[in-house]
Amino acid sequence: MPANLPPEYFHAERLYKEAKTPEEKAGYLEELISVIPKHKGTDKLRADFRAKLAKLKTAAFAAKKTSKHTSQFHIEREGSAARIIICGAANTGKSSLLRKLTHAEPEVSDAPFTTWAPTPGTAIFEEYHIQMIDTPPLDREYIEPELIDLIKSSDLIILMVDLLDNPIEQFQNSIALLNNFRIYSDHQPVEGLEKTPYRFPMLIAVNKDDDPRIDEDYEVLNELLHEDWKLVPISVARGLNLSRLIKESLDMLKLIRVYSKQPGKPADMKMPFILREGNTINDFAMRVHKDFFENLKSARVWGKNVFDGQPAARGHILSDGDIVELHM
Ligand SMILES: Nc1nc2c(ncn2[C@@H]2O[C@H](COP(=O)(O)OP(=O)(O)OP(=O)(O)O)[C@@H](O)[C@H]2O)c(=O)[nH]1
Ligand SMILES: [Mg+2]
Repeated sequence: MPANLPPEYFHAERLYKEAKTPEEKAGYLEELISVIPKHKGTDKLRADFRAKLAKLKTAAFAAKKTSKHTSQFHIEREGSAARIIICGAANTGKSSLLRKLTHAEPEVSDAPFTTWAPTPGTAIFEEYHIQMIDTPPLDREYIEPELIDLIKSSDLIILMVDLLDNPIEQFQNSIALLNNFRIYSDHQPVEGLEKTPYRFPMLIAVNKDDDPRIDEDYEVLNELLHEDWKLVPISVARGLNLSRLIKESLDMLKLIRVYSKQPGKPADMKMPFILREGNTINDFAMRVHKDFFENLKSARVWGKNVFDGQPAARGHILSDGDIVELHM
């Protein structure tokens, strides 16, 4: 127990211990955390309490909900073209990035271990609606299986590294942790695994590259890693290089635009459906409506790799700019 805890701490601690329901307990625990002075000596205590708080909130949340999906880690895709998971060690700026790129407002603080549940947001880049999810820190001691499942559900991983806090070590620890759960980047060599790894496009966002003085540190990191990894230096605080991060993410996601056409009518060229390279008529039908997916009889495609109105089977792979007519 760190020294120098204020009297309010002990008062809040008593109320917390006496509270009965998870909701009450969570309320008092939040108060308790807020009166702990913030310094290195209390980092561990605050992190432990925040872990407890997350569990209590999950319990309180589950008690309220009647649906079968009670976990905060269960997040719907909400019709977005792709899902990007922002992950990384504590305090690297994950929540700050989500706040900057979407309307979501996860808590940001200078103390590590602020986030204990994921928060989704939608980032709109040109015609692409991308779901971005802020996550709790990647940390050996606190990692939850549900976080790993969430990361596995992504189309792209943005791994954040804090340039001001041993970036190389931090990068290595985060990668080792992900690898432990068989999560690998697309290009990473894999050795000695008995089961198939889960592969993802992965971008390393090196945050807090605020000014040219620190930029030299980035160059060192880049020199070491650039042959095997895709790095983007950013400063969320100063809004630097965020459009490059987005551009590189979109390139890696390999998105394509596919337009729908009703029989006998011109195609709707204003509202493309956003799919990914390699997606098929089946994926398109599913995106339009599951009735089409279930009852599809035939389809026709117009585009650069087909002749006009070419009949296409469910497994036909679509290209960027294709126009598709579905028949039930
Ligand atoms: N100097 C600097 N500080 C930043 C930058 N981005 C975020 N921060 C600060 O870094 C601290 C941590 O930011 P968060 O967004 O809470 O970090 P996090 O990764 O979500 O942290 P956890 O939820 O604890 O894992 C806050 O004090 C932010 O203001 C940046 O580009 N430069
Ligand atoms: Mg956070």
